[in-house]
This record gives sequence, structure tokens and C-alpha cells, in this order.
Amino acid sequence: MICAKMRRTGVYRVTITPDAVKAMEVEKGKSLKNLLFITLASIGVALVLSAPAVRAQQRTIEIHAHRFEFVPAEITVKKGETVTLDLISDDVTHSLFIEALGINTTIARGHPAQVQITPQNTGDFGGRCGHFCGSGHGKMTFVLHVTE
Ligand SMILES: [Cu+2]
Repeated sequence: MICAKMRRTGVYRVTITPDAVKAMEVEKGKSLKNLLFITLASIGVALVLSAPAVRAQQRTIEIHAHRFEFVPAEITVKKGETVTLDLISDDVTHSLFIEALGINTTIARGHPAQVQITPQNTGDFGGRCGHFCGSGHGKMTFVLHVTE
């Protein structure tokens, strides 16, 4: 309590009674409880907010092309899943040609290419090298499996 005399003199004497201490302890307990609640609530909010980010996290699949194969020669993705294909040539220029997806991405040596796909239909989609690369060019096939 601040009385008129204190205000006048500027001297504040604070007396801490056992009751006051008890009250402060209760307050401390309350604020710890509040702090705990706020902390847990924040973690909860953070989890809720981060969940869509985790779900939206995209897969990247590295595909190497060299005479005369793709490695891996087949991949499986889910329908509606957005996947980034990291295309790398280990020798000469190739391309990944998947007609059903309308892609034909050139893969030049030293110039990795990226193509993003989000297949809308299930099935097995054939692909091949779309850039003549030598005698075995016709053997460079690829299969994209799209599952439900
Ligand atoms: Cu090729």
C-alpha cells in the first residue's frame, strides 16, 4: 500500500507479511501454470502449422542417364504426388522423353536438369531417351509407375 505520506516523501516502505508471501507464491504458481499452458499451446500451434509443410514436402528422385540406360530405369510415384526428377547425364547428351506426361527434357553432360511431375492418372507410362546418343539409343527405356 502506498499512503499519502509515502507519496509526499517519496519514501516507500514495503512490508512483506506472511500472507503477502503466500499470495505471491500462489501468483507464482499461477504464472508457472500459465507459462506451461502457453508453452504447450505454442508447441501445439507449431505442430499444427508445420504439419501441412511436412505433408507438402516434395520428393526428389535422382535419375542418371548414360549409354544406354537410365538408372533407375523405373520409378514409382503416387497419383497427384508432385515429384522432382533430378536428371543427370554421366556421358553424352540424352533426354527423358515420357510422351504421356508431355515431357522431353534434354540432359546434357555437366548440366543436370530438373523436371517436376504431378501425374493425374494411375498406370505404367513408358519413357525413353529422346536424344539420339549412339548405337544402343533405342534400348534406353524408362517406366514411370503411378499408383493410387
Ligand atoms: Cu540416350
